[in-house]
Amino acid sequence: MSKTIVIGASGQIGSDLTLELRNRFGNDNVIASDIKNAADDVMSSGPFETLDVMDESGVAAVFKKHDISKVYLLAAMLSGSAEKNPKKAWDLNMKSLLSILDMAKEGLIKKVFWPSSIAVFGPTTPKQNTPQLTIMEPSTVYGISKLAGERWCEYYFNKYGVDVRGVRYPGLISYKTEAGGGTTDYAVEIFYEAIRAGKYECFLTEDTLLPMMFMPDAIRATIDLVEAPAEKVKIRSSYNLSGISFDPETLAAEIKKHIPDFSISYKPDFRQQIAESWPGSIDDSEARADWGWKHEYDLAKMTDIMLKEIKKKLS
Ligand code: AKB
Repeated sequence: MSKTIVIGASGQIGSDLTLELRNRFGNDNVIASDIKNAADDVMSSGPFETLDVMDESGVAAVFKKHDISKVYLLAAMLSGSAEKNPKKAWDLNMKSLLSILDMAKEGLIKKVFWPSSIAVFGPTTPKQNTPQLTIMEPSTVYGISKLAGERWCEYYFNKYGVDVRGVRYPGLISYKTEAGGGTTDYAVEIFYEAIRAGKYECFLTEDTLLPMMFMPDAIRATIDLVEAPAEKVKIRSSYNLSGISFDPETLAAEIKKHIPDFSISYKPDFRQQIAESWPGSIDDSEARADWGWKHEYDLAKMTDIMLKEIKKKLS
């Protein structure tokens, strides 16, 4: 069986993705890697390599050691952190992608998954039901790096036949590993604070509508796309992907159904401007038509599971 590596296995997506890949393909066939240790269940369920994605020869050595064929490259700096450190974010987000694409071009690995984001869109993009092909003028360094990355992916596919696939993730919501450095992170923090303190101060305004998705849907989309027959993958830059769209006020109202005393207040910070430059909802009809994508979780179902699981975790 061909081996897979998840680079960035300690992160929000990486931890859930590693466990699901191990579940499907066998623990020993999925190598987790990150610059820092991952969650206990990731560390204990299969092989782990400490790896700095910027260390090209170190990465190549790990690929050779484990005879890796599929790479999920998740190491990245997200929108909020990237605005504080633009050059570092550009370096990390771009150099890591280009070095992995080169290794695929040289035949060291066979398949690459690289995540893009709704951050590729900008203030001039149509806000509702944003199409796959549209105006893209991102105003954040994170968005600029994701848009450039998309172009590189398509280029490597067209020019060198590299089998690279990607999706434009919306804000992702999960209970296993907390998000870090993103603009959509409020939608995870709010659950922890609702349980811990019964209240939450949100860094976005109440009516900031953003596209979001529950992690199990995002993981299924990711693996389905990577496992889809090549002829079904018609877009090699990155697919639009949509789950649920809501604003902080709507999410707070849903949480209140479970915790009636929960209260929310609003103190927008620099991330408000980032959020306002992004779409409110996404048209993902290409993903649905090409490889059969369909989301499962709505706001009510997700909220119920988030509260139950975080309560268990904190108790
Ligand atoms: C962020 O908020 O930066 C990320 C994203 C939408 O890509 N969650």
